[in-house]
Formats: sequence, structure tokens, C-alpha cells
Amino acid sequence: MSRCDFKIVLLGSEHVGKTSLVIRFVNCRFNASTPYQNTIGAAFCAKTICVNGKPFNVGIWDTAGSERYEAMTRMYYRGAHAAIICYDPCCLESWTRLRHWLQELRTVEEECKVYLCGTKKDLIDSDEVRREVPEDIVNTYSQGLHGHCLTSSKTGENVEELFQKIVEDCVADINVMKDVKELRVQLQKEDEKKRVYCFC
Ligand SMILES: Nc1nc2c(ncn2[C@@H]2O[C@H](COP(=O)(O)OP(=O)(O)O)[C@@H](O)[C@H]2O)c(=O)[nH]1
Ligand SMILES: [Mg+2]
Repeated sequence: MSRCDFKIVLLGSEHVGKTSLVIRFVNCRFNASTPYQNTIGAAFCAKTICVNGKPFNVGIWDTAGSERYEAMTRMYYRGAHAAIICYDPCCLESWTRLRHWLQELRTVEEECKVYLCGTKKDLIDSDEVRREVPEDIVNTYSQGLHGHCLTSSKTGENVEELFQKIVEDCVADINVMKDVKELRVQLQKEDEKKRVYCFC
């Protein structure tokens, strides 16, 4: 059995830090000296996360964020159990664009759990840059969603916690877990079938 139990998609404008967030979570590293690389279309990776001692295989889709790939990006929303919509608190434009990503997502996956993620927390904490998105606006906006957090892919702050919360929320959702159980049964049957054919 190899398919993912949960699908998480990352959305947000270019340069907000989506790829860095995934790399920090999956590979536990951050490299600021690497020249910026635009994600083309989307990139996929997976990681196992344990909740109540049980392992869950989580598939993460990191999308491009560029308008050039927008039609393509829609394909990746399909079947997503959760979406992390990233914005950079020091870039007002990335926040304004957030509504667009939310609308896009809702037209394809109405039931998808949505988490807002303000990135590059280390820069805000060090006062290196000026915060452009007021905290109270973010708090008001995120009330109707599943969560909001500020992360730093540089230090790793809140990154693990964000993904852990998402998976815990999925595990607590009866409808999501019904699908997970059905898929696991189906995959087990397929595996058994394959084994029978091997003996022939
Ligand atoms: N200081 C700092 N820089 C970050 C952080 N996350 C991303 N960056 C930088 O922001 C730029 C864009 O990051 P990237 O992950 O490629 O953005 P994407 O286009 O949304 O995938 C890169 O130069 C990263 O090094 C962070 O948490 N802290
Ligand atoms: Mg990227």
C-alpha cells in the first residue's frame, strides 16, 4: 500500500516561501544562499506523520503560484483534504492575492480545510523588514477558516506544528477518515489480487 491518506496543497503568490516551507518540513533544512527557483507547475513530496501513535502517509503538493501556471494549478486542488494558503506579512500584495486563492480553491474543493500561513517570521522578529499586513486584519479574516499561524522556514519555528495540526484535524474528521479507510481497504484488495496472479 503506497497511496497517500491525506492530500495537502500549498497555495499563494510567487516568492512567499511555499517551497521553503515544504523543504523545511520534509527535509528539515533551509538554504538561503540557493538562488531563487520558480516552481514549475507543481512539485510533490510525501511524509509520514503520526497521530495517536498511528502513522498516516501525507502527500504534499507545492504549487507554482505564478499566473502563468494558474490553469494547471487548479488540477492540484482536486481531492485536497487541506490547503495551506501562504502569504508574506511583509508583502501586502501577497495578502491581497490570498482571497483569489481561496475563491479558486472553493470552486474546486468546497470541503477542503483551509489554513493561513504567514511566512518568514524570523524577518519580522528581527525587525529587518516592516510588517505590511496588520495582525488584526489577519485575525478577523482567519476566523472562518481552520487556522492561522506564522512560520519561519529558516529557523523551523511552527513548521512541524502546522502540519501536525492539519493531520490531527483530518484524523478527527469522520468524513475524511471514512474515505481513508475505504481507500485502504481498496488498496489491500488490489495488493491481494496482485499476489494471487503472481502464483499462477
Ligand atoms: N528569511 C527567510 N527567508 C525565507 C523564508 N522562507 C522563504 N524565504 C526566502 O524567500 C524566497 C522565496 O522562497 P520560495 O520558498 O522559493 O518561495 P515560493 O515561490 O513561494 O515557493 C527565497 O529566497 C527563500 O530563501 C523564511 O522563513 N525566512
Ligand atoms: Mg516554489
